[in-house]
Amino acid sequence: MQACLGRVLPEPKIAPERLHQAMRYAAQGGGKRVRPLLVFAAGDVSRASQERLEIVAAAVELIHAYSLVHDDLPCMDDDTLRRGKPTTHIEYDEATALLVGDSLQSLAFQLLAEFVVADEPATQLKMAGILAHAAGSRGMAGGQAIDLASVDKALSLPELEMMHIHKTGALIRASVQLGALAGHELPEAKLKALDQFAKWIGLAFQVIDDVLDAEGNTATLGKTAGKDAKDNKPTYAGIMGISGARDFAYELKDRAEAALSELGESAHRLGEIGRYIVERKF
Ligand code: GRG
Repeated sequence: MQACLGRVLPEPKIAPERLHQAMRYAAQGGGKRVRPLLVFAAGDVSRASQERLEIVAAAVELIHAYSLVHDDLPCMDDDTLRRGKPTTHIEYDEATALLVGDSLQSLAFQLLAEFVVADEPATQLKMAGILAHAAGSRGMAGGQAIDLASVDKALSLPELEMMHIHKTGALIRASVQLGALAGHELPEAKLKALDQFAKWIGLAFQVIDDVLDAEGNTATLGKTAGKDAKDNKPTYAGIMGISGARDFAYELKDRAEAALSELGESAHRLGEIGRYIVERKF
C-alpha cells in the first residue's frame, strides 16, 4: 500500500511542492491500513487481481487519510498528534491541511476514473458511486456532522450506533464492497453476506476505538488518548463501561464471523482481519 501510494501521489518535487509534500506526509505517514486490508481480503472472495485491488485500496485509504487531516483541524477535533507525529496542520499550516484533504479526496476519485478496476465499465461507475456515497453527507461526512453536534449531549445507544454507522462504518463497508466488486461477479447472496460482515465489523472497530481511547495510552495509540471524555463526547465505553464495551465488540465480531460462514475458505482473511480489529492495541 505504501509503495502504491508512493506511485499515485504527485511527486513532491512537482509544483506546488509544499502541498505535494504535505499530501505524502498525511497519506504515507503510517496507520494500520485496515481499510486497504479489507479491500484486499474482500477481493479474495471475488478473485480480483492485485493490480486492481491496489488501486481500489489506495482510493479508500486516500479518503480515510483526508478525513483524518480534516478531523484534526482546530475547527473540528483540534488535535496535535496523529500516527505518532504532529498532525498535518501542525507540521505545515491550517490552509495547507485543508488543501491536503481536498486534494487527497480528489485523487481518490481520479484513480477510480483513470485505472480499470472492474470487469465492466458499469460496475466501475457503480464503485465510484459507492465510494462517493460512503464519504459524503449520507456517510462519513454526515457522521462527522452528527458527532460534532453531539458534544455535551447524552446519546442513547441507538443514536450512538447511528452516528458511528455513518462516521466510521460507511467507509469500512465501502472497502469490503469495492474489493468484492473489483473481481468476478458474485451472486447477490454473497454480496449480502459480505455487507453484513462489514456492517458488524465496522461497528466493532468503533467500539474498540472508544475502549482504547478510554484506556488512554497516548504513546501506544500515536494519538491523544482520553480525548472523548475530555471533550465530553458520548462513547460506548462511557455508556457500557470499558469491559462491557469490550464484550460488546466481541459479540459484534462473532456476528461478523457468522455472516462469513457461507463464503467458505475465500473469506478466510476477512475473518482474520475481524479478529485483529477487536484484539488490536492501537
Ligand atoms: C472530516 C469528513 C470528515 C470526517 C472525519 C474518520 C473521521 C471522520 C474522524 C476520525 C476521528 C475518529 C477518532 C474516528 C473514529 C475511528 C477512526 C476512524 C479512527 C481512525 O482510524 P484508524 O484507527 O486510523 O484506522 P489509522 O491511523 O490506523 O489509519
